[in-house]
Amino acid sequence: MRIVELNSKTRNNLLENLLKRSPNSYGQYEQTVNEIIERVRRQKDAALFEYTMKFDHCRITADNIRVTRDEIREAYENTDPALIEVMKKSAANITRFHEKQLHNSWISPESDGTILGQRITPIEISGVYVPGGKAAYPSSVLMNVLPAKVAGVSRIIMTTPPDAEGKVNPGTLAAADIAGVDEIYKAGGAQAIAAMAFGTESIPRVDKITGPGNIFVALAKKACFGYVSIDSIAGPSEILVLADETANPRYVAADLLSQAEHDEMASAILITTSRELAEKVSEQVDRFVLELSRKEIIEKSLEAYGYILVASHMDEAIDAANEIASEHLEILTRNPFETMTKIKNAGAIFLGEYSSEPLGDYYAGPNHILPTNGTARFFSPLNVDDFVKKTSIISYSQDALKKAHKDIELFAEKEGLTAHANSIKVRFE
Ligand code: HSO
Ligand code: ZN
Repeated sequence: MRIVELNSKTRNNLLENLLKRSPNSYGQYEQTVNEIIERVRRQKDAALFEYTMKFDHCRITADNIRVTRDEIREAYENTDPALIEVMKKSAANITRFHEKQLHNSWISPESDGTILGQRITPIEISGVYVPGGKAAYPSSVLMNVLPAKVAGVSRIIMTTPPDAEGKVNPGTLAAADIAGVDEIYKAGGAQAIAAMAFGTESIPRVDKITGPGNIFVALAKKACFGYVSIDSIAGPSEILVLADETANPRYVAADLLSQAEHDEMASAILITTSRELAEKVSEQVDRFVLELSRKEIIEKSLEAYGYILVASHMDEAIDAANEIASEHLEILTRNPFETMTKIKNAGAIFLGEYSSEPLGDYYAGPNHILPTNGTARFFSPLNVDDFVKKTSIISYSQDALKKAHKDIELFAEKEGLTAHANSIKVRFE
């Protein structure tokens, strides 16, 4: 891995380079995606089936689009029972963590007869997109579905592309069943997103679409936003390790590689105050890579987006970490909890040497659908609040309104809205 000194120039180069990976930089596909969306919106199933033929080479009709109970049973048979057991444990951890995120509705009556409140209601239908092929991760199915379940969403549907034989990944189906998905449809790509956003004869219109996908899926979600709610647009995985001289170079190297293997555009960055650690990690990365199954992907991703930055001071390292706002941040310093108090931007923080990133990907309970591409500056991990909405409650008594009516009338009149003013005034004439 390349080792460079952290300074304002290397920092800016790195930030600029990372941003190339943003789905916002793929305008050239926008027109194709918009066309697909328009056609599915107008011609519904007919267009959806035609695109499934074109892109997935599979003949889907209204009669076979929905995954049957038999297919789910078959998926269980084709999945390692040990994996089923692990998925159940993981699902329990995810559920327990997300239950802590639930908020109560509240109502606050005052003595003058004012009653104000906020009611929380789950959305009615959520739709999860699960990619096909290699990136069909059962763990992501659990992460997308369980927060919706915990939020109280009553109908959770899923779409995933079929292969040419009309089959979908057994792991996806087993995970969907464990998480409690109600219906699964064989549809993928931008056409599946459009189908969920606008509804077709076969696929219900949903209130929210979550789940990662390729660039076409990401652009389609972005284009449908507003007609439907979406989770944040997922970019390639990222890990940033913040370490001092106390860190174990083997662990650091292994952890960097864990995210580099996701994608040729994944990014793995170490920022350290120790040049010695930097060199050891670099050597260890080279040694590990030789034995890893996704060697080619890792080499490409490290070449393009892998960095070891040597900082002269921990505060400088922390500053850079805040600016990068990584999806995953591991803190491997003498006192990780103290270091953490200075971190403002990160999707998920992993503290100490027994908290390597895959613990969060698979098991601990917090969500692994996290903000990428610096969006941890303003976005949060997928959570229960993504599946509920808040409604304000307002009730005034005659007395309470009487005290306020002059103010409101004045405000409305100053805005030139005399009908507003009148709707208050008539009550006191
Ligand atoms: N680390 C990925 C999630 C994942 N990892 C799924 C393994 N499976 C999110 O950046
Ligand atoms: Zn991962």
